[in-house]
Amino acid sequence: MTIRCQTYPFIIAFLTFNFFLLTFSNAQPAQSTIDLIEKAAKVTPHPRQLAWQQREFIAFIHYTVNAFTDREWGTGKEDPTIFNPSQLDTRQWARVCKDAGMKLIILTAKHHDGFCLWPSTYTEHSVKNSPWKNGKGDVVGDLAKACREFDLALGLYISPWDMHEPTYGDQEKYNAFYKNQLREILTNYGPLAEVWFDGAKGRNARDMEYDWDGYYALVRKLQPNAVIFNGIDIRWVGNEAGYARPAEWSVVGRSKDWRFGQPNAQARDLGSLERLAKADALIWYPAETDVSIRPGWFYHANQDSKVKSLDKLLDIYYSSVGRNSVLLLNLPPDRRGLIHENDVQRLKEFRAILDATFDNNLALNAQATASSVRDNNPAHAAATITDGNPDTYWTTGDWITAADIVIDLGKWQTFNRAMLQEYIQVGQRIELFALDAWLDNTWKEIARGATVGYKRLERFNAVTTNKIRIRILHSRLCPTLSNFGLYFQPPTDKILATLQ
Ligand code: FUL
Repeated sequence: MTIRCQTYPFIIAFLTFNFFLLTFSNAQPAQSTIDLIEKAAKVTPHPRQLAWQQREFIAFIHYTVNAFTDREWGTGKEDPTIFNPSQLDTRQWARVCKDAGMKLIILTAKHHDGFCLWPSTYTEHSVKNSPWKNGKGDVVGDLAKACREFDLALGLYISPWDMHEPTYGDQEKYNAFYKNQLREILTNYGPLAEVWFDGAKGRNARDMEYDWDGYYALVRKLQPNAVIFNGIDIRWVGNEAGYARPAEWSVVGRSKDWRFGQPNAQARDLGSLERLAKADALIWYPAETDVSIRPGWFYHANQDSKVKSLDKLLDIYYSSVGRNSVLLLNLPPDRRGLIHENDVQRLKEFRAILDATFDNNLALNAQATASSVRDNNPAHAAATITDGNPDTYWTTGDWITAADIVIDLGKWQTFNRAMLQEYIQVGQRIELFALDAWLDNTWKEIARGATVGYKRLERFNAVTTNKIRIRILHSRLCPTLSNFGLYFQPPTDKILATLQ
């Protein structure tokens, strides 16, 4: 579905006012600003990027010799015989992830130490020379099978930096070696949904240029539905703490010299109009938020008591999934080859809270009225945001960049969470919004945020009311909303008591 964005001549006066707000300048907006807004508002996701975003919550599994040496980064000199998990069970991993509501598992098939969890024909440094399953095992193959059984998508990480491989540092030879390994994992394990390219490289690593374009081309050719992380489809959010930006734009600028890993992934502002004005091209490049459930990416017994608290995990969820990002949560299996009981328990609690909150949308089917509807077309009326259908959306005329929607809940309801979703299939537009509750015969603001994008979640103290108002304060062209929700998160101790 697309919006037909015609321009209306009578809107020129309106434009002047809106661009005054949008450009923070007191001069009349230049034609270039108008062009920029139109361009930025119309950048859209590729279907594979949309499918990735709709997964929302996905798992990372960090596993290699490090689990047996108690290290975060290996050395490449580990003896493969140390890899000997006693009860490795990829079905347990898949079950835990499925129960937690995750939709995809990304496994470190090869971390920086170079040890391969699959029996690569291009190196001896792999499971085939370990005692695990007498050297006949294949963790990647087992996980692919478990994912199919549990209806989960699969993603793979193979570190470009390889401390073991002797050809590392010889550009031509290593790139050929790496592409051979890539080809193996891209062809032998069925459909992949994501390929994760890690940017890390030790200070003493031999100097060489990776053939990024060649790597990406291989992924596209062999796994056309897989998104490439830290490459051309999905960007790193910029930290490993679990937090997306308060204004997280999926539309960012690309400069001519833009290369792998976009050097400014950590910049505070990637998507403002000022920033986009300096770019050579605008692209859809959304953020993935990777964080571990423990302090380390790999399992360390001395971190068994340091699994992130429930409150921390919820804060991360609201700050990643709730800020237009995808949450990639790492669960490191232990020396047995299992996700530890403490991590499993925390995930159970986490899921129970999310279900108790989000299973009941108090705004579902509520009556909604907008100050403006595109062409007065009922297909774009405000009712589309409470109909529970993600494929219908409200929108306004092209340059109606501020509008209100009043939602009549029909009865008094108590809630402390809200959810907004833009119809990103036509672009990401909202720059600023507020929510008001009807309290004591007046509108009182209860939340305010910058971007919405695929999903925005807001937390606030519980309010009891029968009416709520969404105010879109600034948008790049006409705003859209496909979905709106109000929820009540009950006290956590009540929910946890039900788990006993
Ligand atoms: C980093 C790596 O160096 C860490 O070990 C981990 O894999 C993390 C997800 O990415 O760059």
